[in-house]
Amino acid sequence: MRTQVGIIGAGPAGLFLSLLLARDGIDSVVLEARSREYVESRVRAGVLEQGTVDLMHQLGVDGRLLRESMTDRILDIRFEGELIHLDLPGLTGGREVRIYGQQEVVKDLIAARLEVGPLLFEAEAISLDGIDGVRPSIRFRHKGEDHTLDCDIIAGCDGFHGIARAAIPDGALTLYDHIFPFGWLGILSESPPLADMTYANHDRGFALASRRSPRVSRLYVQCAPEEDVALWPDARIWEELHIRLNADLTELAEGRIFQKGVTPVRSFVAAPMRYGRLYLAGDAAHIVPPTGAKGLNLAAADVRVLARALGPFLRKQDGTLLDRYSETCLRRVWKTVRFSTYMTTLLHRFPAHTPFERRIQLAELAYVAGSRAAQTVVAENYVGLPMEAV
Ligand code: FAS
Ligand code: PHB
Repeated sequence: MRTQVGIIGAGPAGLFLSLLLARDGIDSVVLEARSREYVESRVRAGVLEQGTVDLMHQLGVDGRLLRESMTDRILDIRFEGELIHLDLPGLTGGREVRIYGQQEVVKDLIAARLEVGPLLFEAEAISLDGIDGVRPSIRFRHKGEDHTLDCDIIAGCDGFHGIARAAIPDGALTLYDHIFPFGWLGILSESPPLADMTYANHDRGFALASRRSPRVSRLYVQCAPEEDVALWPDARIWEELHIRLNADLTELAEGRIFQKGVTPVRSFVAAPMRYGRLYLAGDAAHIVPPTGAKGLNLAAADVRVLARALGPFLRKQDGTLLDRYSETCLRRVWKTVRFSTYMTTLLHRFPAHTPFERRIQLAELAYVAGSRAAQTVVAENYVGLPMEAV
């Protein structure tokens, strides 16, 4: 098999990239290790920045999004009986975010991709060859047989645990890794959500009330980093949510919990986001704490830059933009890591915090509560910083 761009992974990064390339007349093949059913049912992110919504509109895949998503104009933070109430449009000149589950984004992108180019499911990339040359290739296993995909470029969109970053020789990357001393236990429940996106900093730990529809809530509580979900029966989850969010049953309705999962909280960046003809995008290159609701949006921002750079290179051998791909993406990546780390540090209980550090954390919350300038900083990062000039 041969193509111009071999894309490993059919998550948001690989799928957005494949559609951007197809629109630009560039051939690509997407290889996805899992089944279509699996990737379309994987529950993850939920908040789309305007830039990501715009990208879906440019690609003509925003029909269902516009019909089914909800806009978020308010961001609330509760702490010690106090409330920080952020009017996102009022603080950012009219900008807001949309709530639309990542699995819905993935469904829309897969449907669009299958109309314009090859997307192979249960096709696991096994190894990469020739990434430091001009004829790289991907060996992959599909339907029990091994195949080779010859490419001009390989896009490693295979997530944090993928093989692309691992294929880069030791010493060629600088790895920045920061693991937080807690995780998030996330649930989906058949219960009407809180009116607004609500974060909470409580003595017992962080909590977050988000949503997926007027009848489905997406809720999170801080837990131990490698928490055993079995230690969290439904009753315990609801009890902690009521306490940490300071929300009784009239505000936080309970319902059937139909999905539970624990996500570690970490920041990770690999730089540069390329090696030879291999380009990393999305979680393959970086992980941000979910507190800033940025992971999916950052993946979309990466491949928007990569797609714009690949056109001139593959058509005219002009590598000017491609040579700047990593530095262009990393500018946004580090600003996003900064914001996500700030929100994580502001809102979670740290086991090792001294009483002094706890007071400083509460003072930061009180300062944000009383400062329009501080609220503007949080709001403009939350709705999404302007896209980097490519
Ligand atoms: P993905 O991990 O989504 O996609 C990579 C794809 O590559 C996968 O489909 C995988 O099967 C495939 N793959 C891997 N190895 C392969 C191989 N060898 N061959 C072929 N295919 C291969 N972000 C938020 O903003 N908010 C959240 O609340 C949030 N919650 C999360 C919860 C969990 C459990 C996880 C893991 C992440 C969460 N994230 C959240 C971050 C998440 O949304 C990512 O940022 C987003 O999925 C990034 O998209 P991709 O880079 O495409 O990576
Ligand atoms: C979600 O709706 O899944 C969500 C919302 C806000 C976050 C993280 C996740 O910070």
